[in-house]
Amino acid sequence: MMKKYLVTFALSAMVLAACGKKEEPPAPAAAPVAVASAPAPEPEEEKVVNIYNWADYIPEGMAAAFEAETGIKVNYDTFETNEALHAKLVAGNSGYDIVVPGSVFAKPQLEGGLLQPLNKDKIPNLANLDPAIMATLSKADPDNKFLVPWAWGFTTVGINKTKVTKALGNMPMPENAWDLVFKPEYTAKLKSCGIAYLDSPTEIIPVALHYIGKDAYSNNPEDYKAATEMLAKVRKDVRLFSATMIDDIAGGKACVAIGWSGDINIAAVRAKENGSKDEIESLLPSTGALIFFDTIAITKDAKHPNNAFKFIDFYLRAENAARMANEMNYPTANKAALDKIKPEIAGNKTIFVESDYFSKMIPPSSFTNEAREAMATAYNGFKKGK
Ligand code: N2P
Repeated sequence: MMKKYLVTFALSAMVLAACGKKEEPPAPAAAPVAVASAPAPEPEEEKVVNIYNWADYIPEGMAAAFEAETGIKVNYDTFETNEALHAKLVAGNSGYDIVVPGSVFAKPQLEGGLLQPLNKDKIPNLANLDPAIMATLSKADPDNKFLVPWAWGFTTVGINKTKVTKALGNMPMPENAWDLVFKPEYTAKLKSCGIAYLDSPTEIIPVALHYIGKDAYSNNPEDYKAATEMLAKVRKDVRLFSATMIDDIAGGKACVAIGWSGDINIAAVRAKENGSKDEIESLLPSTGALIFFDTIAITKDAKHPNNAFKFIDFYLRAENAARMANEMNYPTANKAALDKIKPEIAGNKTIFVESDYFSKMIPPSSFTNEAREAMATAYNGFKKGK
């Protein structure tokens, strides 16, 4: 039996109750039957579903298993940043049925009419989701009409401990891990083994704001100025602005990175597979890390919404959600999956965070379109070294 994790989310407390009840195996999807008295028949959909998700987020073979079971072909493309997905949605006719925005972007997207509400009757496995997490998500999506969590995690500092310790020499590790990427005393030493930042304004400015003691989700451009003033001091030490963090860390291009918790853990596994003895770690900064929720949504102009509902329902089966956590190193919001999580994943404090650290973490909020633009300008100026 796994431990209970009591986690506090701003004002709402949520419990990831891990003492699971036994899951019934899911019933196979019923074949559509033509019933004489049925209401208007559903328009036949081409047997295709087009999915656009973050890279390194789906266990190998999961899409193929859905195809084999349903005969619905999955076209699966990946993106690296919320900005990239957002641009596609705003342009329209993306061709995608399912997209997976972070909740910070999903809120303006659903308010802006870029997504369509879910037909919950077609997704019975929604019942597997943790009501406490769904309540938290309702801040972005009132009444949980549009969004289903794919996974959650946090933005933090990842290190190749072996290389970082060596590069720091007799300087001890800082108490606050954010110092490693934001404080000139540390970055001046770590630039020799490589510092990498995620390449996205809405990933870097919020953590920089948090580091200088401001609201990570401030919509005030004055605050972005203060953040970039701090960032400018370490700009020359940043080697990479990267969308391929896993390979950069595992392959030795970077020894310290601002990255996502699960990806850093994947890098640790990959480095070992490549024969490296270096220790790679996802850190828990003393002042807290930034939580994100990535959410499954259906585009407004989806051509295959019914196939999309089927895929979502398939993903929400306890065993599939558990595979995601077990193989991609991200916690799931699927309560029915928790008793299927491997002990080494459930017990990893950088995946299923313990309650005392969780209460220090920064929950996601969102930005206005104007704020996002100002943030992008500030970020691009910083990146160019202006
Ligand atoms: C995918 C990680 C996505 C996390 N590997 C950031 N939303």
